[in-house]
Amino acid sequence: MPSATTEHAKIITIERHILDEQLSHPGATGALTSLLYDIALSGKVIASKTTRAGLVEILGRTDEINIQGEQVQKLDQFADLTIFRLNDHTGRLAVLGSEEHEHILPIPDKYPTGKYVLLYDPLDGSSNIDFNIPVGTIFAIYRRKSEAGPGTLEDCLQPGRDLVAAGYLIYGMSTMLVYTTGMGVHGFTLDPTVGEFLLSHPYIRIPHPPKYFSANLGHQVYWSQGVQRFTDYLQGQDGQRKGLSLRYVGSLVADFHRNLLSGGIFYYPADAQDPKKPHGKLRLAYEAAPLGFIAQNAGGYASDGWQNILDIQPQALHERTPLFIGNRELVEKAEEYILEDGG
Ligand code: AFP
Repeated sequence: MPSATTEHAKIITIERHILDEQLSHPGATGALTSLLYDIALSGKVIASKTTRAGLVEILGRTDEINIQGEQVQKLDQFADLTIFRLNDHTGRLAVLGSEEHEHILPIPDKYPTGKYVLLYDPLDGSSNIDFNIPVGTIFAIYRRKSEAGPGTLEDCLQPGRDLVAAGYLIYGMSTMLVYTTGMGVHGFTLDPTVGEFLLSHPYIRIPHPPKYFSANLGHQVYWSQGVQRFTDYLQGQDGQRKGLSLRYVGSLVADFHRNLLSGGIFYYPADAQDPKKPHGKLRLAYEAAPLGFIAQNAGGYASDGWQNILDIQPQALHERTPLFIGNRELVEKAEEYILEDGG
């Protein structure tokens, strides 16, 4: 019989964890379980390439520009294709959407469609690849709204509140997968020796008090009065409290992940000077909503400065939004300053 000690030391693979969660939903068909498992598999395949990113055959850019006007790098394309190919034929998805593609990605005619929708940012923070700085994959899973047949754009344009599951992979010192289906946020670390994600961070809650704030202060002069005053507040410039420490990687997944585990706030506000960024830089459907869902399930909060990110109904696949995300009290403080200053 296992002792209390062996019970404690139990190793939980991601497969087992997802299956255990499925058991608490008696009506579940197993489609979501398999979909999450396929995403974990995509993560392993992508990680196998990111760890070789310094090698000649991978580094170097292509000449293509994606629809965000950014230079596409080879690793982005690899990650994008890997996720699509591992999920296009399974009969679990009605449609996909990728941050790398302007339009929705239909399931090829030869394969069956299913009841879920997968939106993903295949390699977020890709301008950091050349410098060996962590990058990540973000994913969002919704139930389709259309009845049957090929999935539609409307299936992809759902508010974050309707998410069934969301998560991210971070390719850093180790590869981690963090996900939630609304029953706690759980983190798994890839053991490269056995090729399995093992539960390392069960039931993550954003700690209090927060330690860090993360924002690109290089853009500060272009922020609204409210956001600038909020930044002064975080730095403790009113003399009322010690300021938080600044940490900014420039890979959203890495900045979010650190603040999720240590407490803090990440923000990317609207930029008044850059006509390309009147609503900030980050994408609602591919970045803000899934991370907002994770933050909320870890006791935190995400806002566009005015309202809960999860309440925003996207109007377009690549819609951008200002984002404030992390400890609830800090995000609410940002909202307070923004409201007071009217922007
Ligand atoms: P890249 O994918 O082009 O590196 O952009 C990353 C990103 O979308 C997000 O991951 C970062 O938080 C944010 O942009 C960084 O933007 P700045 O370079 O303007 O700080």
